[in-house]
Amino acid sequence: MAYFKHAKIGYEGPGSNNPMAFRHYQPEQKIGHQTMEEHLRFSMAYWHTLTFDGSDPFGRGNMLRPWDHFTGIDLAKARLEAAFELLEILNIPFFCFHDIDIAPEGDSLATFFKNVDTIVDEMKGYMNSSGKKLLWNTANMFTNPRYVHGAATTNHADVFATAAAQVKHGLDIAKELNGENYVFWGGREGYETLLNTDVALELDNLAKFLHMAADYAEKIGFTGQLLIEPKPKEPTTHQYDTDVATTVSFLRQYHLQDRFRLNLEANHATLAGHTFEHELRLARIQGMLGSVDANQGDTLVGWDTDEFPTDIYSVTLAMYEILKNGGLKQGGLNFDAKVRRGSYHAEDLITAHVAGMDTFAWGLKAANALIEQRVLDSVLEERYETFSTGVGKDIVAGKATLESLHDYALTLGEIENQSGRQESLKAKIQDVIYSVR
Ligand code: XLS
Ligand code: NI
Ligand code: NI
Repeated sequence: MAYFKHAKIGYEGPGSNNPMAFRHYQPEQKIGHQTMEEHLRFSMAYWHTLTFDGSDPFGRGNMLRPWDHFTGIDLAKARLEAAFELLEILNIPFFCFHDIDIAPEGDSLATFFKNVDTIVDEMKGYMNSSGKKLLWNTANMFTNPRYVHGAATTNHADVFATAAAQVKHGLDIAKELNGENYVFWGGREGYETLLNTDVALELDNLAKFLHMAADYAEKIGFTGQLLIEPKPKEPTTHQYDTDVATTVSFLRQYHLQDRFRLNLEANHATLAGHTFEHELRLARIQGMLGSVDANQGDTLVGWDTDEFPTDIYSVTLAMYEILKNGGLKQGGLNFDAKVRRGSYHAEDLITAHVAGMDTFAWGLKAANALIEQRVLDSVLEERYETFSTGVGKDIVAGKATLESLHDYALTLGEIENQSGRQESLKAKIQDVIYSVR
């Protein structure tokens, strides 16, 4: 190991006091029919772990990284080597990146693509020798100043064309590296003010862009899933892919619903005013759950803090939705999460991932127990019982009419509702979480 002196992280069990060991994550342990590794499909995010320097609007970069003395393409190569070391140490099978995370942009688009290709070539070598896989890649179409007014929803056709070139190149890479998915996060696809914005044209253009991308993926025989990642508020005031409901309705409007699924991020859910599990549920029941960006937000601040997930309650409910979905399938749990500015040692990159992986492993055990014990299933059965017989059954079957319900309602005496019992349900969930520990 050139950059990290640490050996592979092992399992020590819930009693361990060692931050460099797993309490819950045992890759080979079976939960139901699959191993933890198969269920969880962990992935490391290149941008937060290899590229992020700790800078925020109030301070410059402060992260101490053992590859800091390099620049240019040498820095890119050093980070690549470090990335595969970390995957090995942490026993993480997948990784994700944006094009600009892995290689310098240089002074033209052509140079940028050349630099990216150089790194992709080396990446392929590392992948072959390590067995690590690409969960997804994506094109960063928001950092470069040309994307000031958006990419697929820009007002400038040449910017649209440049974005298209980046996506074509990105899909070629996805195919080359056998990516399991390809992600579109809308970056600056949104607007700040209606005063200068043609919303109708921008939405139509976005749909055209996504159709072109799906057509091209099909043409080159890329079989990974194409994913859209909803997010509200950042960086523009109004983001076109604000949440699951908005994004699915956009996809349906433009006949894209069979070509795309969703990549859902916990912090984006809370920014949208939803819980993570709400977003997962809405996607799941519509067959749109593709993959997950595993992180958490700070609900006391109003931006995307992308923290490592350590909230067992929320993670349990998220894993519940994932298990009910029949698993993540081609998707995975990508740690779109960064260490805090105060956690600036390279070692923190390891302990942060360990904390996130363990929380999800514990949440998986708890969610599985909730399902095995039919805790929530039996609640729903009982609560919606009136829809399984009589008039309720007719409503569900589409046999009732306003007139038939009118006549029926007039025969009713006082209606007796039942308690929703949410406090005792929350207590029960805590019991289950701690019982599997
Ligand atoms: C930003 C997004 C981004 C996507 C990939 O908030 O989460 O990191 O996951 O472009
Ligand atoms: Ni994300
Ligand atoms: Ni985010």
